[in-house]
Amino acid sequence: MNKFISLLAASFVATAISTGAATAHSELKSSIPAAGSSVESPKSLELTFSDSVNLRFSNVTLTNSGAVEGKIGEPAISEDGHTLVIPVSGPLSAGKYVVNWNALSQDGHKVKGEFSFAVE
Ligand SMILES: [Cu+2]
Repeated sequence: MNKFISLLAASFVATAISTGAATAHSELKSSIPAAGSSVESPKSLELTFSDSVNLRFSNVTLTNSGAVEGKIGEPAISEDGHTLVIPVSGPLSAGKYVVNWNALSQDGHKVKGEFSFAVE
C-alpha cells in the first residue's frame, strides 16, 4: 500500500515537472486582460494558447479576495482552437482578481496556471 502511494506521488511529481518544462504541449501565450494589467471591468476573459486546447476538459475560475465570483459564464473556444473565451456576466467591482485555469492540450497533457489582473 505504501509502495502504491509513493508510486502515485512519484508520478505526480514527474507530471508536475514535465508540465513546467514542456515544449510540446499548449502553453498560455497571452491573455485579455493581460497578466499584471490594470483594466476597466472586462466583458470577457480570453486565454490564448500556443496550440489548441480541448474545450470539454478546460476550466477557468475567477476569484476575488479568495472567494469565487459567480460572474463568469461557460467558456467557448475560438475557431482555431487556441483561445478560450469566457464571458463576464456583470461589471466587476474594483480590486484584484485571479484567473485560475486548466486545460487539456491536443497532445493529451493537462496544463494549468493562474494570473492576476486588477480592475480599476
Ligand atoms: Cu505535452
